Amino acid sequence: MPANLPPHYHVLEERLRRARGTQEKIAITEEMYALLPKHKGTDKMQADLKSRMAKLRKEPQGSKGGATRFTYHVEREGAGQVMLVGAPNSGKSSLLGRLTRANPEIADYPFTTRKPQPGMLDHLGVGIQLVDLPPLSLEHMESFVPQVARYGDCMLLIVDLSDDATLEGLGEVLEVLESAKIVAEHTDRRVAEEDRHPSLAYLPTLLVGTKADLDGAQERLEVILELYPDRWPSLTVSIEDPDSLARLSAAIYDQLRVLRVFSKVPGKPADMSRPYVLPRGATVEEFALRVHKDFAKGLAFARVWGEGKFDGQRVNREYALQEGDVVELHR
Ligand SMILES: Nc1nc2c(ncn2[C@@H]2O[C@H](COP(=O)(O)OP(=O)(O)OP(=O)(O)O)[C@@H](O)[C@H]2O)c(=O)[nH]1
Ligand SMILES: [Mg+2]
Repeated sequence: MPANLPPHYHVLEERLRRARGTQEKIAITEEMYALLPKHKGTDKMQADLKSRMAKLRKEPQGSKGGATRFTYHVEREGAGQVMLVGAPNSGKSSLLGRLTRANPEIADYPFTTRKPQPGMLDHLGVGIQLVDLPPLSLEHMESFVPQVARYGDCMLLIVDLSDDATLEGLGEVLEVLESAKIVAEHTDRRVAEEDRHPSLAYLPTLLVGTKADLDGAQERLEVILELYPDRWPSLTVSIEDPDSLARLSAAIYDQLRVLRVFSKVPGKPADMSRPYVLPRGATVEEFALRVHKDFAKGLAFARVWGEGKFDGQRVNREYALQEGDVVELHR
């Protein structure tokens, strides 16, 4: 019997592969178990997940499960972990400082940032973790930096558009990524699951040209795009231009391939203050599972408000939700 796994199950599998904190692993495994359809065809998978959970719960509290190999580990928080990767002085910390409440050290000389620093970006009520990293370069780079980067969900490849050495810097960054077995893939053209090499980390990447307010920025971007045609989606930003930062924030959200869904209790207005964040393509059933593990079992139907449907349209559990939908679950 085919297992018929919901799409989010595979997202969780991927996260579990990358997770290193024991608590994080337990949480992901529990979620996988809740999502797993319970029938004969998944008996073995159910047993396997249960024994994995039991094993994890026996691990000593605070164990990082192998993290000792790395100097730093940034526990994932929010809807996704986005790594800020780039050459020295390219403007990574400045972006973290503008997009989140973090207060990183920023200076007009290279190698200012010495260790990873996370911050939370709020995009339409969705918390997205940005991680500012020390620079990547062929010289003077601590080996832990790419090791931290490879565990992210996505990557921003930061290039300084005010600097004539930016092409050289980008070349070095790509070399470091390659030797760290990190594939900076196009956000819209991800390598299919079955074609991935197990030892490589595939990070959807967005090219971010910084310091767009300075002379020659556009020309330098054109040179980069000519050299790497359509390799990644790109955009330019300046910390002086709030509109460009808002565009970046939206592009980061888009990169995560998630959607926001709001919950509504029958007879009450929807709770628009707290979106549920689900993978794109998620169904009403997956939403119900997220609201409460038991809710999905007794689900009879749902009513949905949103674009392209009648207000309160009645839908079944297989209905694929869309960004911004309001959902009322009925048992
Ligand atoms: N004009 C202008 N300057 C910027 C912009 N973004 C960053 N800078 C300047 O660029 C310099 C380097 O910025 P950082 O944010 O420290 O760069 P970084 O990539 O974190 O540097 P490292 O930690 O050394 O790798 C600082 O002097 C910033 O003020 C921008 O959009 N416009
Ligand atoms: Mg920095």
